[in-house]
Amino acid sequence: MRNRSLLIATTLAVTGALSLTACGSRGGSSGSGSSAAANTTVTIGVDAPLTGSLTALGQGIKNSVDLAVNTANKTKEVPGVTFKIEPLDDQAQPSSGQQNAAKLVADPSVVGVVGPLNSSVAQSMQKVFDNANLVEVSPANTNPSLTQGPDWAKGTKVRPFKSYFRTATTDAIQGPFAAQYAYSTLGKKKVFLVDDQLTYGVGLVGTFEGEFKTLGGTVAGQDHVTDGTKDFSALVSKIKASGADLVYYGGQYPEAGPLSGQLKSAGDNIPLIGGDGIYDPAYIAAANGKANGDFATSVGAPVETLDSAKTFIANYDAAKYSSPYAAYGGYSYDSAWAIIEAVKAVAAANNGKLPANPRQAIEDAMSKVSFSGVTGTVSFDQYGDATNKQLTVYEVKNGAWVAAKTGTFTG
Ligand code: ABU
Repeated sequence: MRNRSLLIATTLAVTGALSLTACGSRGGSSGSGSSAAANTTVTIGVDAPLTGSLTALGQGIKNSVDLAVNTANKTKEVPGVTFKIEPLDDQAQPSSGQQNAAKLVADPSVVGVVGPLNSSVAQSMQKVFDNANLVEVSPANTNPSLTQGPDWAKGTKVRPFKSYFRTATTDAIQGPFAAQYAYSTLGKKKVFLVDDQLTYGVGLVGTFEGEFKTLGGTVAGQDHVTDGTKDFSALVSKIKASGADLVYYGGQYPEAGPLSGQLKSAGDNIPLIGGDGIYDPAYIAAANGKANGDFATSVGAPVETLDSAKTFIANYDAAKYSSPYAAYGGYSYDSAWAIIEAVKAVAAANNGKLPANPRQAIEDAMSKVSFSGVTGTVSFDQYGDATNKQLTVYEVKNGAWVAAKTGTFTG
């Protein structure tokens, strides 16, 4: 019943958006009619967990999109077009994400959306956006099925939604990249696998396991945790008894941090490795002083090492946002900029003026977008996936994440 209500709400929202556009009442116009110089204000939506346990990542996404929009306005990136953002909080919940998607679709000034953080949330939003031809660019979703369909691992790749794009690479390579590092660089041979039963965590553990076994590693045990769990004593006992020399964790830092801390406090001093979902200082804090020697992979190269990111970092610092840009800041800026580039292309192809309802044209333009962004060259392949496939392994040393290796999975 809940899903049916949402579907009806979405249908009404789409109809409403098209009607408003047809009436020419797109918000924010301050110009004097049809000349190319007339100013139109358009909105880039942001969906992320702005409250709750993943706030550190969500706020970094929101702030980085804000910075991109402010920069585009300052430099008059698209003449005659002013950008603003509409940030919405999904609290990492698929139902909230779906409601946010319906809200953004219903606002005819929204020309694109950056987000969400969580792959499980994206699954609930994709169809809502796709029905309205409204582009969504995630800086953080890494589950492969979002772009390549449910049978991607069997070699049957089918793009489910042509409105969905992402600047982060996928777990099809993130898991194997971690497995190669664990097996070949760290010399780990017996892994205990743990996931949080969510789309991202389950998928990531699966891709790690496949490559780890191919290399010759074995699985000493496997278990699952529930989002929000604080006491891992039963799981810690299982891991200790398994004789594993490594824990691979698929999920996010609010659970991974305490698991690592409790494991080491129980005397099992083996490293925990996770994906981008644990790459945040909040992981180290949650491990209660026990995270040294743990590892995380994350998407891209460390932005602090990139010449292409110097201006972003300087401007982010100068803007004095109340939270850091975090793991996805560079990709969030680039996601927003991809939408801005698509808007620019659509306006340029229409005598310098955005058409009345530009969403379909923006969706079409997205697949041709290519520019030098914060994280390197930003463009998308035939699935809407980032062409940048870089990944980095980070290790916790002296209570801080330190880059250990940047590269990609080559098979
Ligand atoms: N990529 C890690 C966190 C977000 C997700 O669920 O994909």
